[in-house]
Amino acid sequence: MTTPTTIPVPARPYPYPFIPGRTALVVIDMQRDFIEKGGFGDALGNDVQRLEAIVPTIAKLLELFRRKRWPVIHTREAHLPDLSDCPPSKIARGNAPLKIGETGSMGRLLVRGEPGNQIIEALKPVAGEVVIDKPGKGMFFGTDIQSILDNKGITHLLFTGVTTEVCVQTSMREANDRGYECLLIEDGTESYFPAFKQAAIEMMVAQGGIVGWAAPSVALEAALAEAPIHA
Ligand code: TIU
Repeated sequence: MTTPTTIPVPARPYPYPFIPGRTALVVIDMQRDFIEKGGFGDALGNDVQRLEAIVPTIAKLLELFRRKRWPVIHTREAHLPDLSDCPPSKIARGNAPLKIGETGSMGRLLVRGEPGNQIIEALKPVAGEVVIDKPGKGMFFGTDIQSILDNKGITHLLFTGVTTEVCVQTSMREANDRGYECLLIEDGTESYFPAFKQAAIEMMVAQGGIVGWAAPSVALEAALAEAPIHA
């Protein structure tokens, strides 16, 4: 067996070992439900517009991975229309004017197939990319992602998407516990709460990278641009 090429990406707390072809770009929940007015994030009382800032960064990374034909995984937080995969506690939580399954200006909140549940136009998946509907905050709970990653030989995951301290952090922690080497792209993730974004990043890279690594997208691009990549 040949040793795979490993490209060191400057990152915190130390360089991240990027392996071409074994590394997937993960885009967590870049859905209208979280990013546009009238969706689930808006119903929870959040300023949804602040999430738009990361769209160009994710678009740029998607373009890079598509050009290289490296794997891309999109997730959506989405429930079945009968809500049979949604715990009553999740529906009941909070005092939002609209709850999961109720109808807003983009259809039923967090329900599969509804207009608001789709990934935003600018980051729309293309043929061949994996799209996972997940009932929880993490991408492994209640999904087939583990076998999909195993079948594709993916061992390394680059995380982007929203929100940093909710679905991104939960997914990265789930992946870390399952043995994946995880890098969070700092300008490719956003929160409704800037302080929570920063705190989430710090707690993941602390203690020698207890959950994984973090780096800005330029560090990844520069490292890949200099490296001889044949994948
Ligand atoms: N995708 C995701 O992060 N789901 C959330 O509910 N996030 C919030 O920050 N509310």
